[in-house]
Amino acid sequence: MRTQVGIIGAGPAGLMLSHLLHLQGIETIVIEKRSREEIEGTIRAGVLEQGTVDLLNASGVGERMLKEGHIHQGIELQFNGNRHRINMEELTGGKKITVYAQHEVIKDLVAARVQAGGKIIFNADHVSLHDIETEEPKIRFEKEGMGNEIVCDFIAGCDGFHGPSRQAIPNIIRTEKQKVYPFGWLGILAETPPVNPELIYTNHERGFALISTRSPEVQRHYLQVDPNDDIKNWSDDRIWTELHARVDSEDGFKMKEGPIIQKNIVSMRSFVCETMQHGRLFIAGDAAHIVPPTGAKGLNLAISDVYVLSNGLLQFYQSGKKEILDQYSEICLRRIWKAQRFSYWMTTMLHRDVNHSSYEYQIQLAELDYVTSSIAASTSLAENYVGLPFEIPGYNFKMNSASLSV
Ligand code: RFL
Ligand code: PHB
Repeated sequence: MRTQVGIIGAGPAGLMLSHLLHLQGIETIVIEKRSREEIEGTIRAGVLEQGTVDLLNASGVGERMLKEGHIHQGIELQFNGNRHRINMEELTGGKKITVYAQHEVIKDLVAARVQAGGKIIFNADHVSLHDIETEEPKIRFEKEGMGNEIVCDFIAGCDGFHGPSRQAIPNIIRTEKQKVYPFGWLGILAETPPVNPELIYTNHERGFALISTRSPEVQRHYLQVDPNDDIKNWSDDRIWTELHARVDSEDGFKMKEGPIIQKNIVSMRSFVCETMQHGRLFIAGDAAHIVPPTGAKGLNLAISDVYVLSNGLLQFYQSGKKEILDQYSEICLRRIWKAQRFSYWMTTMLHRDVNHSSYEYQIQLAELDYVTSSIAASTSLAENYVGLPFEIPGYNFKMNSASLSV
């Protein structure tokens, strides 16, 4: 098999890249180790930045998101038992976030690729990368026991944190920086009506809690727990008791209980791989970086990475020039490090660290008090939360299609 861009991984990064390149007439094959049902059923992110929403809309895959997603103008921060609203729309000149589940974005992208006759190979085993320092890099994999090879012009490694692409960049030119937090998130999906029109991020002495939403019937909530805890220790009753303890307030606000239809625990880390490119290999999304979910940035970074990459590939195929591709890593990392800073800051401000004393707790509360009372500080939170601009510095480079004007 031969293609222009071989893409490993059908997550948001891989599928969006395949979609954007297709709109520019560039051919791709996506190789995914899981089944279509699995990727469309994995429950993860929920918050889409304004730039992500704009790009999904401009590239023609935003229709269902517009109908079923929920636009939020603000978020609420709760501490010391009191709730404070950050009016993001007002503070950012009209930008908002949209709450729309990641697996719905995946469904929309897969449907668009399938409808356009795009090639996605599901259930691919033993995926490996070869000859990335040559002009004909190759992806090998097994499907139903048979060996296959795809010869490409470029490979995009969009295979998440545990995929093989990052490891294909030689150790001597790759630096990895990371921080592992002593926190985990227990996430639930519950069949209840919405409890609040906007997300509530709560700093409580028992630990962090986040109230989010999915639909009028299903809500998404998170509790800070020990990352090594076992979900079996968390009965539905215990989860609701803990949510009540952390989020209910004296003014009568009370969590609404209902059947819990999904629950799991994830650990939290910050991670950046520098460089994000080597030879004809470019890595994007969670393959290159991880943020703790407190800032709601992971999926959004995956989308901004592939926006840069698609522009670089388009420039190459249109003009033979590699200026954007050569700077891919540098361009992406500028935005990634700012999102790292924001996610780290939100995480440390909102979680209870068992190693901290009452001094550090008081500093957290002072920080929250400052953020919610100073226009300068709340503007900083708001502009990062709705998403910093997608930039390709030095280039006023627009997508080539009339519908793509982000
Ligand atoms: P993904 O989604 O991990 O997709 C990678 C794909 O590659 C496949 N793969 C392979 N394929 C072939 N061969 C191999 N050897 C392979 N190994 C792996 C995988 O099966 C998979 O299909 O990476 P991508 O595309 O970079 O997307 C990143 C996002 O998924 C991630 O950053 C977000 O989910 C993070 N995140 C959030 N991000 C936001 O922007 N807003 C949020 O509100 C938000 N909330 C969250 C989150 C992540 C969470 N968890 C579960 C960690 C909330 C949570 C709880
Ligand atoms: C979610 O709805 O899943 C969600 C919302 C905000 C976050 C993380 C996850 O910061």
